[in-house]
Amino acid sequence: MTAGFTPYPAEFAVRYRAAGHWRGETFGRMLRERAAGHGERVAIVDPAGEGRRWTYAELDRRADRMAAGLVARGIRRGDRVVVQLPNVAEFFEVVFGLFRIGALPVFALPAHRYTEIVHFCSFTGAVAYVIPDVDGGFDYRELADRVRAESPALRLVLVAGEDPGEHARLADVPCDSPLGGEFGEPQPGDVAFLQLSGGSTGVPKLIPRTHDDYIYSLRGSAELCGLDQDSVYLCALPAAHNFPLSSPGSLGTLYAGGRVVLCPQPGPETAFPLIGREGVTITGLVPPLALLWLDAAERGARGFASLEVLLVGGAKFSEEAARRVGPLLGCTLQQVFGMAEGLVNYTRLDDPEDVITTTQGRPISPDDEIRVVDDHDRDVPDGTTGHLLTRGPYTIRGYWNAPGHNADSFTADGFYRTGDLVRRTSTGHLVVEGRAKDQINRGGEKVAAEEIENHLLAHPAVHDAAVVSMPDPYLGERTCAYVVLRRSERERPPKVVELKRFVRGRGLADYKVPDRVEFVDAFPATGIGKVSKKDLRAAIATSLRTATGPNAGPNAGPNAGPNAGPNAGPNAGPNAGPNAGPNRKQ
Ligand code: OOB
Repeated sequence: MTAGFTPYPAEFAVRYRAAGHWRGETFGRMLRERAAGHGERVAIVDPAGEGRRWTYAELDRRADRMAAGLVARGIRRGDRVVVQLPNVAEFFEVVFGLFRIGALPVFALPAHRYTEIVHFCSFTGAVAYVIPDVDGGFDYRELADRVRAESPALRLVLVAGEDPGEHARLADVPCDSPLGGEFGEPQPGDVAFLQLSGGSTGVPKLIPRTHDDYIYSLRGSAELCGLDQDSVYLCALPAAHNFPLSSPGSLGTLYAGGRVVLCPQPGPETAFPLIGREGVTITGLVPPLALLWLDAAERGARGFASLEVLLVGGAKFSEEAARRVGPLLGCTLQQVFGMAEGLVNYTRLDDPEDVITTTQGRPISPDDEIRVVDDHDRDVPDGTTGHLLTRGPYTIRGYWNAPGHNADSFTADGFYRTGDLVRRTSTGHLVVEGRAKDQINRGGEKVAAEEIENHLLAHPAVHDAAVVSMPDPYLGERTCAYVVLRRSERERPPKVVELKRFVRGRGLADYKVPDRVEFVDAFPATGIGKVSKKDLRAAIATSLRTATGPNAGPNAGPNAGPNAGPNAGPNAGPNAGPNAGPNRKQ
C-alpha cells in the first residue's frame, strides 16, 4: 500500500471482491493476457509522421523493454513519474512500462504549464518527467529546464522526439535486460497512478486509483458501451484525461481487445478522415467539440459513416444538441457524466430517445451508492435537486496526501461530495442541474476559481478578486474575473489585457486565463458577509444579455462584449463595503 492513499475499508473490499467487481487484475497482466490471446491484432494506431501500428504483442514487448530501461535508470516501484504527452503511441509504451514496475504515472495534460507541473512534481516528489520535444508550437524541453530547477527530487527528464535538448531521449531508454525479481509484481489493490482533480481549491488535488478499482470501471464501461475485439476507439481528447482513458476510452478498448486510434487534433477536419480511414466505431467528445462535429456534418462534411457510438460528457450537453446527434452523425449518443474521483454514469445504448437526450445517465455499477441530499445532508426525494454524494467500488475514499481536504470532501462514512447538483429521475437516471463547488466548467475543462483568484491577487494593483462563470453558447461557460483594485491604483487602472498577460505569465494552462475581467469597487455580499458569487454570476449574465442580445452567436466568445472599464460591475460606486478586504486564499 502506498503512503498518502486512503484504502477502502476491509468490509467494502471484501464485498467488492465477492461481487466480482474486483477480480484481482492488474494493468501489467491485462496487457500480457491480451498479447497472449491475440498478439497479432493491432492495439494502437498513431497516424503522426509515417504512421505507426503496434500490435498487442508489440505493445507488450515495448512495455517490457521500457520497464527494464526505466529500472536501469533508477526508477523504482512506488516512484512517481509525471507524464505529459500528447496523443502519441509513446504514451502507452511509457504508461504500461510504469505499470509493469509499479511506478505511478501522474497524468498531466498537454495544456499544463510551469505552475501546474512544478506543483505536481514537488507535491508527489516525482523522480522523472516525460514530455514531447515540441507540440502545438510549445517547447516542453524549455518548460522542463525550469521545472527541474525547482524540483529537487526530479532526476530524469525523458523527451519523446528527436532532439532532447539538455535531457534524455525516451527512445534511448528501452532495453532488453530482464527485470530483476526484486521488484515483485504490483498487486491489484495497489495504487496504479495519480489522476488530477478538476479541483475547486487553490491547487489541483491528486487522485490515487488502484488497478482493481480502475479496471472495474473500464471493464464496466466497455460492456455497457458495447465494446468488443472489433471496436475501434478514436482517442480525440487528451489521452491522459479520465474520460478518454477509461470511459470506456483507450484502456477500456484495450481491455476489450479492440483498437485505439490516436487523433492528434479533435476537430472534424482531422477526425473525420481518420474515422473513415480506420473504420472508427466509437469515440468520446466534450460538448463544444460535439457541436463542431455536428455543424461540420450539417455543412456536408463526410467520413464518419463507420461511427456507431458517440459519447459526450465532461460538461452538460444541451438537449437540443443531443437531439441532433442521431440525424446528423447517424450514430447512437451516449451521455457520460463522470469524474476522475470515480463515479461514471452513462445513458444506455437501448435507453429511450428521451432518456438519452435529457439525462446524463445512470451509474456503471449496481454497487455505486448514490445519495442526493439537501444542505444538511438529508436525503431529498427523486425529482428534487440536491447535492450528489457517492460511494462505490471505483470511487476514491480520499485524495492523495490531503487530510485537510479529505475531511471536507468526504462524509464520515466515506461518501465523496461531488460538488454537483443533480436530480434523480424515477428511472434512476441523473440530470445535472448545476454545481455547488467553486469551479467553472469551460466546455469540459475545469477551472478552480480559487486558483485563479490567487494568481490575480499576486498582481500589485489587485486588492481582491472573485472568479465566476458566465454563460457562453459554445463552451457552456467561460470565466469572468471580478477585480477590486487597490485604492492607489484606481486612478490609473491596469488594462484588462495586462492583467490577463500577468496571469498567463505566471505559467499556467491557457484555458485558465480569465476570458473577461470586470473592475468593481466592491463585491456584493451574502447575508453573512461573504462574497456573493451568485450575484456576480447574475450580474455578468445580465450584462452579456444586454451587450450581445439573445441571439449572440458562438463567437460572442471571450471578451467579445465591451469590457467596460472600472466600475462597470455590480456595486459599482464609491462605497467599498465590508467585502473590499483582501481575500487571499490558501
Ligand atoms: C470528467 O471528469 P473531471 O474529473 O474532469 O470532471 C468531473 C466533473 C463532474 O463532477 C461534473 O461537475 C462535470 O465534471 N461533468 C459534467 C458531465 N460530466 C462531467 N457535468 C454535466 N454533465 C456531464 N455529462 O469530466 C469525466 C470523467 C469521466 C467521464 C466523463 C467525464
